[in-house]
Amino acid sequence: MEDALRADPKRPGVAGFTGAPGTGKSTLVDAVVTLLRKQGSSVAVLATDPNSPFTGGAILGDRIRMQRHALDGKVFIRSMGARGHLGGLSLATREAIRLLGGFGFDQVILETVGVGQSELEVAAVADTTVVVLTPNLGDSVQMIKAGILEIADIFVVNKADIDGYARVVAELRTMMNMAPKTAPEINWRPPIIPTVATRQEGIDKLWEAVLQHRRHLESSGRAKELAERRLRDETAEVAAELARDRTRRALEEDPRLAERLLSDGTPYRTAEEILDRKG
Ligand SMILES: Nc1nc2c(ncn2[C@@H]2O[C@H](COP(=O)(O)OP(=O)(O)O)[C@@H](O)[C@H]2O)c(=O)[nH]1
Ligand SMILES: [Mg+2]
Repeated sequence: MEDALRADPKRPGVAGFTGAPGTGKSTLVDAVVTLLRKQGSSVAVLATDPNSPFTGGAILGDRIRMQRHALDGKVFIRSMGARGHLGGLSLATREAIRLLGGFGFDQVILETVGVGQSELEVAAVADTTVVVLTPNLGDSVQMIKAGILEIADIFVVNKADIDGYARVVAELRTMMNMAPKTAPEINWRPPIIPTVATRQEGIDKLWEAVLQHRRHLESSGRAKELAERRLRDETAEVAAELARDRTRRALEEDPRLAERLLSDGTPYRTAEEILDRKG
């Protein structure tokens, strides 16, 4: 594989939406797309599901969204899975973001579909991570357990039209106060934004918070730091993939090496030997 596109200085803004299934992420993202289109921005949505195959097509309710925006050339919506894609979801997502930047998209929105690893992968790739909760106590407790508090740049309490909104906000504040202080250089306290995604309410405030966070990243120097870290991470991931490929191939093509490995049981030594060979 080659670098088809160099790291683009005009990388699109990347916001990741994560949260338990049913909290309204897809509805929210759709509302944000509507807002951005009104403002004249182009936007790409990547719904990422680590448990589904890498299809590049649409899955589940995303078909509905795709239909709604089907005739709009400035909206791109795809679902991506990780199964069958070497390097997993984050590598595929990073590459997709670079391509979308190359095609001139202003904004990229990532939405997690599955639960588990995907939250952390989205947080590693996005500039701003939006964690979506609802006034349903079960959701919030589950999210906090998953350590999501640490990755949130913005909290959205969606479904503010149903009972329990005030309680979940109070609970969130308590947890934020109890949590270990963030590193002083980060100096950002995640705002809590109420929304009713189904009625397009609170969406402008939510997007304003995303932009505010982005400005904060720029002015504090964190944006540059994150960009560097992303390139390092991605390079390490690509290197791991290349090494894995090379190792598998070497073991297939060199039966003596494979035999020795089986009799000695020395994976470290064998791997080092393979990687030390002149490529
Ligand atoms: N009452 C209410 N329902 C909502 C709101 N936002 C989304 N929903 C509903 O919640 C359900 C799950 O929404 P969806 O966007 O698919 O959630 P996701 O699994 O997080 O992507 C759908 O039936 C939505 O219509 C909201 O603000 N208020
Ligand atoms: Mg969804």
